[in-house]
Amino acid sequence: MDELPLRCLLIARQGPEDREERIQDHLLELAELARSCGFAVQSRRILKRSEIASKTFYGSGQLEALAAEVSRQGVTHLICDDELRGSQVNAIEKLTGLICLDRTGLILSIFEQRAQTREAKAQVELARCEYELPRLKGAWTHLERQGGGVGLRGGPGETQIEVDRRMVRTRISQLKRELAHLEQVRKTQREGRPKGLPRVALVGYTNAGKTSLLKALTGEGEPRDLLFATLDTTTRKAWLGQDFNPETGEGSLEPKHCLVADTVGFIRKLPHQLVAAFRSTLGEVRTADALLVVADAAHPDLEDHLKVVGATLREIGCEPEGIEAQPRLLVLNQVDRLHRPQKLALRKQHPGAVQACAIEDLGLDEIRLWLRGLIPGPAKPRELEAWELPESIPAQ
Ligand SMILES: Nc1nc2c(ncn2[C@@H]2O[C@H](COP(=O)(O)OP(=O)(O)OP(=O)(O)O)[C@@H](O)[C@H]2O)c(=O)[nH]1
Ligand SMILES: [Mg+2]
Repeated sequence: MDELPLRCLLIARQGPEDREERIQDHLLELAELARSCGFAVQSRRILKRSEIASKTFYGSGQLEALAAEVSRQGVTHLICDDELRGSQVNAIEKLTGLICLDRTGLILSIFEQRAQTREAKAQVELARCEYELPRLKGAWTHLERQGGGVGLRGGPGETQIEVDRRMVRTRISQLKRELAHLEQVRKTQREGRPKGLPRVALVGYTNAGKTSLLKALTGEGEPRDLLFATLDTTTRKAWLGQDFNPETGEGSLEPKHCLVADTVGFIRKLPHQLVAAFRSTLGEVRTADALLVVADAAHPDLEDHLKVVGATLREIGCEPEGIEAQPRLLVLNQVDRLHRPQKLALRKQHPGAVQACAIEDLGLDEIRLWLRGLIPGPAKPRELEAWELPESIPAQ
């Protein structure tokens, strides 16, 4: 019999500068994250507070009232959209009797559930250690047991928390060494791939349809309606058709191909520990010959999503302009969920983009044509859009 999902309450702070609509959108996304982590969302609340309470972030009065209300409904977890300090999480747990997770902790839990390969597991564990290090409260007894317990304490006067920190730091060094080795293996694999085939990376906000597009282009991939369904990079060969005109006899009958790499999705406030830990996976994006930036065109926050993608790409070293810049094609996916006037408005807003539907084979010929243009040599110069440029970092 399946276990019943854990029930959770979602909360977010609304400061005097924050628009309520925006915080509601953030809570909706948090609900999707919670669902992707296996929680059942009981309710969502916005807590209006002009100042952050240093001890409990949201203030003890509001938290106590909420806890009393939801404990009768079987809620066991409190998930907060804001990034909290370790001491704040502890204080909230003590006050409410609920298990408290912040946004970063929730995203880390999803990544932990999804990690399959040795590399993904090591990357996620590294991010977890970096996240926990400043939050230690002397309770890492499981690590102590693993290490044998006896003789772990350093010299006289080293407190339990210092021992814990030392153990986590040692683990971080081990993981970094392991990942450096795996990155080298990945580099060798890349160098061993057939020359002359351009390598294209699918990038974009999580759940936009990257894996669906991989499937449409290459026949492989397992799309799922979950945030962060894909953690591991998968590279497959795509057939791009021929550039042959039977009427004029121009072009070549030889079919063209490229390699398409599916990658981990981005999200607003993607924990920096994860971006750093996923350096080698994201290296597939950085070293690709071109990028297909996939977006869910039917999402109400499309423009915000694009800004997050633009900012994250810059964070991992993919600049939109300059000699190192990779050719990019914006794929506005899921247009089957839009009406004609919405599609026309999008055409105006993003004239260089391809409007596509990965599950109904729409826009794919246009994408293949663009990809064929990559062979041989670099793509032509193009107009940049606002979301790609530095000043487009969204207000959080
Ligand atoms: N209606 C519609 N749904 C789509 C389309 N493309 C993808 N989807 C659905 O959107 C959901 C997410 O698709 P994925 O391809 O897994 O998205 P992703 O970008 O790989 O997501 P992550 O790996 O989780 O970051 C799935 O339920 C797909 O069936 C589309 O063009 N139209
Ligand atoms: Mg995917």
